Amino acid sequence: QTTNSGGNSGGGESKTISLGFSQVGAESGWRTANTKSIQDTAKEVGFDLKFSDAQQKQENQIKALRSFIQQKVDVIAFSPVVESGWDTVLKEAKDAGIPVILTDRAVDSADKSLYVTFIGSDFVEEGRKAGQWLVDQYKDSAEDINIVELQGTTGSAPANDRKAGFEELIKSNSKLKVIASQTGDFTRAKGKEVMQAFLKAHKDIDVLYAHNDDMALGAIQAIEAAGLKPGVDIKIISVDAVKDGMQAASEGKINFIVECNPLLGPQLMEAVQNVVDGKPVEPRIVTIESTFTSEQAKEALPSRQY
Ligand code: GYE
Repeated sequence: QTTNSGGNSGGGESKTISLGFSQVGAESGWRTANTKSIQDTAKEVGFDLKFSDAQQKQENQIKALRSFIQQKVDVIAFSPVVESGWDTVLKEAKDAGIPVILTDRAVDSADKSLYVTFIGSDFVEEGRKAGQWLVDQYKDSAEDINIVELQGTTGSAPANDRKAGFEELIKSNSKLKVIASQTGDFTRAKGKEVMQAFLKAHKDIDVLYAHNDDMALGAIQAIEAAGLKPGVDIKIISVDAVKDGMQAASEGKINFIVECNPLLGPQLMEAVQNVVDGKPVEPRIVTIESTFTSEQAKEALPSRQY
């Protein structure tokens, strides 16, 4: 027998599954952990992983997807840098009969038949958790609370959704005011640079909301350089809960972190196997996450894997 569906039907050699994966880039600690999870799990289950780094550029991702189509991989998976502009290339994959799985970030395509499933976090919910903490902290405040926001990569699902979820919650209290909001592209360097500009333009910043830990960590450097105490003079909320973020939280420099789980490898490989085996796959697979105050971060830090 030469044909084999990849399932372990006892005896027959199963064909190695080839998976083309296009990663966003290497912009953050979250991304590093995500890449490692995907590479390690693919190795464990014996998939032939073709990994491509897009360096945060959509054009590079489109090129990578087209090259996977040409190579006739069994399944394509990718974490889309931005939400829009995918219909054409997704249609090409569909016409070639190659199933596509979205991981981590969503696309805004109206045609849901262009991909099998989306595996990842609920970013709107993460923004709401950040907003809820702030609402609770300042529920009795008589004064205005000036918030600055460091957004993630412009047009990306986590930046759009973390902003929207946060705004939804804080609008219940008119004292909570976002006085400046700009992208820091999810990197430490940009987070620092933009925070420096915020500090120069505004003397009265009470809170920083950063869409990820790396930008918060960059901003902490800028705040300290300005002679202020992060976590005290300026309260800081961020998202991800990677080790460096948890470290800063345990030192009281970040007051609240919303967890976003990067270890998507196992769920992705399981979905790939099911797709190849022709088994049903849920159209939306949500990862489970929590939140950490400084105290909770201190407790969780020693056992943190990434
Ligand atoms: O929060 C950030 C990374 O898409 C969830 O991308 C991911 C985000 C993550 O650069 O650190």
